[in-house]
Amino acid sequence: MRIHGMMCFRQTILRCTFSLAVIGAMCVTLTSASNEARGDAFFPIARENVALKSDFTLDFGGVVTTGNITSTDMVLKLNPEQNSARVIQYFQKVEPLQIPIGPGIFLDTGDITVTVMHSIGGTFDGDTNAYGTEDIYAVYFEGDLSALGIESPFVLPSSSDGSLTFDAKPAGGAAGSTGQIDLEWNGSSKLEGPAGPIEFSYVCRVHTVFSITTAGDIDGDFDVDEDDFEFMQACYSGNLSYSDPHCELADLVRDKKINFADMVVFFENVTSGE
Ligand SMILES: [Ca+2]
Ligand SMILES: [Ca+2]
Repeated sequence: MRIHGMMCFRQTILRCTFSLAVIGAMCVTLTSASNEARGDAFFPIARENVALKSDFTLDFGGVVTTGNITSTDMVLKLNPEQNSARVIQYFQKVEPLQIPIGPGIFLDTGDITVTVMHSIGGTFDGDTNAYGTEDIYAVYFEGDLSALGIESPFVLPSSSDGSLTFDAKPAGGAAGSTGQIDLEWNGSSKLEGPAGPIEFSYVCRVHTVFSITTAGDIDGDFDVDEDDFEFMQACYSGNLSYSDPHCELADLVRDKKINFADMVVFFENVTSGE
């Protein structure tokens, strides 16, 4: 499958190279426009910082339960020109929590998966590299929590606050930047327990390391190759707007569609070799 994928990838490069020769002038126009568009926003691709402890805590009016976060994969869209921030992608694994349902009685959640269903967005300060967003999180429990009326996904509206620390130059969103993002999101909600509503608050403290790579490096591993191309293909929408919010990563010229113009930028950035 991989060999077949690579052959298709190379054939597509050849076709695109030919197309580029035919429509060279058009490509130049598209490229300069795309570079301007990308200059406004940057996309840190973040993963769990294993050197620091990240955790998810539920507080039932003083009865506190905490689970370790074992992995985080997150992509942000930060725009210092517009002072805007948004979560593009969020996928997190948390170890089981014990939810108190009576004196000394706990319900095991099983393994927990957290994603962002919808990021309403918020602000980014390009001077301090701090951001804040409002997001709707979806929480999936492996365990049976029907005794609490919980079905997966359980929806948690939350406020996030985070900050970026750049390792070194180049900073400020330039390709090649790396650093850390430390964030916290929190909120409050209630469950329908056997003896009535159970109010609780939640806090998720997350430490990640991030990289900012070139346009087309969708998975953030510092190359632009067939893995990234598969994502571009899956998001291809022609003249229609894409519906999956994750596809914003493939929208390299930022026009809400994934089409030829994005492929042109992609193939300009393809990394040679494996
Ligand atoms: Ca890549
Ligand atoms: Ca596009």
